[in-house]
Amino acid sequence: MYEINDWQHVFKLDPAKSIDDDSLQRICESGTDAIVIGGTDSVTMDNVLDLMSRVRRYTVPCVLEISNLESVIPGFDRYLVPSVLNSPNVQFHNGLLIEALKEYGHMLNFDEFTMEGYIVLNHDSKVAKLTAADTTLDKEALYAYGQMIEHFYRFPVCYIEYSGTYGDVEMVKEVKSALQHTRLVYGGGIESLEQAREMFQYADTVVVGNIIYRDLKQALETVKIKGKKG
Ligand code: 1GP
Repeated sequence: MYEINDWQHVFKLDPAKSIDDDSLQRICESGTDAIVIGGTDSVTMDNVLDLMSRVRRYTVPCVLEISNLESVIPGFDRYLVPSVLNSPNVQFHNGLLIEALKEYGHMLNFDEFTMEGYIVLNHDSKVAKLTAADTTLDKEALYAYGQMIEHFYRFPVCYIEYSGTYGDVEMVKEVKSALQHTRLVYGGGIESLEQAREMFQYADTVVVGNIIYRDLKQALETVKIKGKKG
């Protein structure tokens, strides 16, 4: 199966938001590399199960980005485990993980899980508020985070999260310069193919979320970044 190291473009669907069947079909058949199901609040077992079963009508890989324990259900192709490293609260580094392991550690297939070293940079986003992330990082700090994620934690993914706002491409470029093996994922505020292309210059994977619910046509356009990077 297509694996995370091949993903150039993914759509992120929020299980707390509604999407009609026709729009979902167009997203799933758009040629995107994967559908990520994830959100910050109101993520429940019911809405995750409902969305997963609807996405499962299509062949596109479907992965869950874990936001709380209650909504983790079997049946996904992969599970992404975010660790918000610029949060001062250790709960958001590994708290959820410890709880998960205490409860389910005996029955997990660890190969199905991918750790994501998250750096949250939009001060106004829900995730920044929830985690109290330090969104004031300068380029030097960002570079150091990149080194930490790749060389010390050895996470396979570094996720630059600007959720809700379009980020600073210079910051994304800076993190990229610290990474050789770790995959750089960018998400936040992408509303056009041009923006997706700009971030894709440095990011290995571009995540498109909110615009799906506001302007489906523009969202679908962003898939065109896929192909040979030049
Ligand atoms: C959110 O990074 C993703 O976790 C995508 O962000 O919803 O702003 O596109 P947007």
